[in-house]
Amino acid sequence: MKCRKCGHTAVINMREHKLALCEEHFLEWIPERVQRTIHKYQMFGPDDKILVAVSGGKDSLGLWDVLLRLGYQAEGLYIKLGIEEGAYSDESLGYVERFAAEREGAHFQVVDVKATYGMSVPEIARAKHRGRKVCSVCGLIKRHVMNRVAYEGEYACIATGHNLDDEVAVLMQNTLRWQMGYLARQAPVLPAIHPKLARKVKPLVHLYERETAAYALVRGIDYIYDECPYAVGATTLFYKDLLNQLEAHSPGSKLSFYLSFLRARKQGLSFGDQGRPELHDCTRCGQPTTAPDMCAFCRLWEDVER
Ligand code: Q46
Ligand code: ZN
Ligand code: ZN
Repeated sequence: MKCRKCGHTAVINMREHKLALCEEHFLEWIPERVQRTIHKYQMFGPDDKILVAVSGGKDSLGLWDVLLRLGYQAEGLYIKLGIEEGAYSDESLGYVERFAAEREGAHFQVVDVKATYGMSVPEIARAKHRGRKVCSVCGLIKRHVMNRVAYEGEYACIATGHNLDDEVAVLMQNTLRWQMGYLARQAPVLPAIHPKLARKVKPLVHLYERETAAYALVRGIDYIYDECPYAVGATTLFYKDLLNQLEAHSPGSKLSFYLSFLRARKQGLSFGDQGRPELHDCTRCGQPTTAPDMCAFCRLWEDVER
């Protein structure tokens, strides 16, 4: 297989784009594609300070690498969840540290959940009376920490490494159940509905997981290969498998499913009036919440501490 641009040996054949590229041209193509996505959805500009949520995985480190290569002011945030199974948290932090040490200007901060708040994410899940699942505790904590850090550090937005496969798997899940509220909120950009709630952007939404993995490999980015131990058996992985079968049968179908969803919404497809929630300041931490007194994050801690 030959590179379409120069005729040298291709390192990747992207059937979804009918495009094969050599190493050099693939490493040029990825940032160009990400830049087009940033521009298309007006995610941020060169003067904006961006907080990149990094986990040590290929997508978030790949995103950070691309943003730095494109000249953006992209700083990392690693949230140490305290997952001890397979030394997951220590290992993934190690990948982030090595990544940053190898690159000039790659600054990042770590928020250690246990050191900051008193318990790790799995510990909170275990202590919680109502036996909440680790992932739901984790999501709640991550959202709170990201909003806090973005607000205190005056970042224009939080960028996450969600790729096309992630988004399409969620889209399919939500479509099968016609989850109107979730469908209404699924977008490459989530605007800030309050100054203390960060704007969220996903610059990799047009990239297939296969492409982000190839990028990390060709760029020599060392990343944690294993999934978080709590992700094992997640329904999203099941949908990803299904969608891979569809993609193998008809290349490009994931991208067209996602883009036609966004287009349909732009053309008027509506999920009902989701309304604008009334927000109040949490009486404990001050972050905006729809609840009359404490936010879900603080209620969780009150429950655990009781
Ligand atoms: S990190 Fe956290 Fe995920 Fe691990 S505990 Fe679940 S939510 S699976 S993105
Ligand atoms: Zn080439
Ligand atoms: Zn609160």
